[in-house]
Amino acid sequence: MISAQTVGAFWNAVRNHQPLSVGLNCSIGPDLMRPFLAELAGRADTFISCYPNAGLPNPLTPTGFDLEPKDMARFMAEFADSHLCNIAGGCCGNTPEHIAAITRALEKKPARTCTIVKPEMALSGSLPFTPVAGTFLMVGERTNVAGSPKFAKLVKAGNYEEAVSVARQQVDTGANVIDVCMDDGLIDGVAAMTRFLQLIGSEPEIAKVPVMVDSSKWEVIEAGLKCLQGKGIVNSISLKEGEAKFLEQARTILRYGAAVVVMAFDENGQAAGYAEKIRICERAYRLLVDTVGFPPEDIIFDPNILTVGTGIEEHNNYAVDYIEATRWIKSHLPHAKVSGGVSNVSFSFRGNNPVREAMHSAFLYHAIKAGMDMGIVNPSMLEVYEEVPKDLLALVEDVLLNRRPDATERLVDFGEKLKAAAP
Ligand code: THG
Repeated sequence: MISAQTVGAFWNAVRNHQPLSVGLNCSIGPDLMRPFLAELAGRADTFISCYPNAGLPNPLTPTGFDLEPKDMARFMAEFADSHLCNIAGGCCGNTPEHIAAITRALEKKPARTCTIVKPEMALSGSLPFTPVAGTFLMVGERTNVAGSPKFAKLVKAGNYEEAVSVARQQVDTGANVIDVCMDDGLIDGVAAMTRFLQLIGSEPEIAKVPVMVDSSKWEVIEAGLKCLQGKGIVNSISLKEGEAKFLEQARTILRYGAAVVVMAFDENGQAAGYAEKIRICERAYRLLVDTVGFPPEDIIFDPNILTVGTGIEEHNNYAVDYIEATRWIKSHLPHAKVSGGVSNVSFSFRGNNPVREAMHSAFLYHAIKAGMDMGIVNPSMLEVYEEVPKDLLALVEDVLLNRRPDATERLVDFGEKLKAAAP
């Protein structure tokens, strides 16, 4: 396609419309079209159409194209025998004689049955992206004006060239998806989201990955959805403003064909404890699946990663509550995924990156074991769990897993020493 989007990426972006058929036409002859047709037929669980040109333009032939009726008939018959299409035709260069020959070749062919696709989240940018089962999906957090002072400064200064390079760096260091957030009192969110997404959409190395549109303002989310060529993710909706609003937003997202992050939030506020988290997620799941008809594989729950180690006793079990809620969601809400903003957990250790990074990798180690599928992270700052120094790890896990009442104090003391000893 002219946008350089691949067939698989395109299909992921339109499959929510459940078209009666999808297909390829024009552009090239059947021989060159075959691999693309085969890819589409293997992915799309619907009827497939194929209307190729009669080969490539060739001014030396009577029709101006390479292929004669018998050639087109031969190629199309092979497509039918290989179960690649249900609906056949010819585009540029095909004459009534070509169509008649195709018809004769296909008359006695059995009908193709549609490919069966199992429910799994299939995102796309210009390339398709299906998270591999058992691997953790990283959403780059740095293209967020609320989470990165550097990015905020660039956007406010109108330095979009540098701002785009932040997105590129996230992809280069391993982000599978990038989170884009323009929520700031001094920024026109709709304009900034639109401009930034258009710019990264024309950078092939960035445009290949799906985008997560992050805003607390619905009009910014919708402005973002309008700019995505592939299948992205909305971050986020919730029951904060009641069921009617939630259902309306979910229906709109389904129409745009995006996946959705649902925060564990309802009319009474943010769910902090385990019981509230799972109650709200189950309620949201039933509304999305039963009332809206939202594909369950496109639902991503975020049961709120809240900050631990704050010195406030009520916060001590927050990481455990998130991890246990994740375990429950993964075993009770079929096909749903679980995500979260990982760097939130360590806000109380701002300014002490060694401690923060150890907290992130230990948190992920336990949350992924409980079923966490994806997370908003800084991919270039993720430490390997096994490589966290053992003394630091023990103190960090005491805090995260709420293993002793003095855990925070001990980690703070150790963190101070670590900082003092740093070069
Ligand atoms: N859930 C969902 N979306 C989210 C969050 C969530 N979006 C925003 C946030 N939480 C996740 N993103 C970030 C981004 C950055 C940081 C934390 C979360 C962060 N930034 C450093 C800081 O503030 O200390 C910046 C340091 C620097 O750049 O100098 O920690 O939970 N669905």
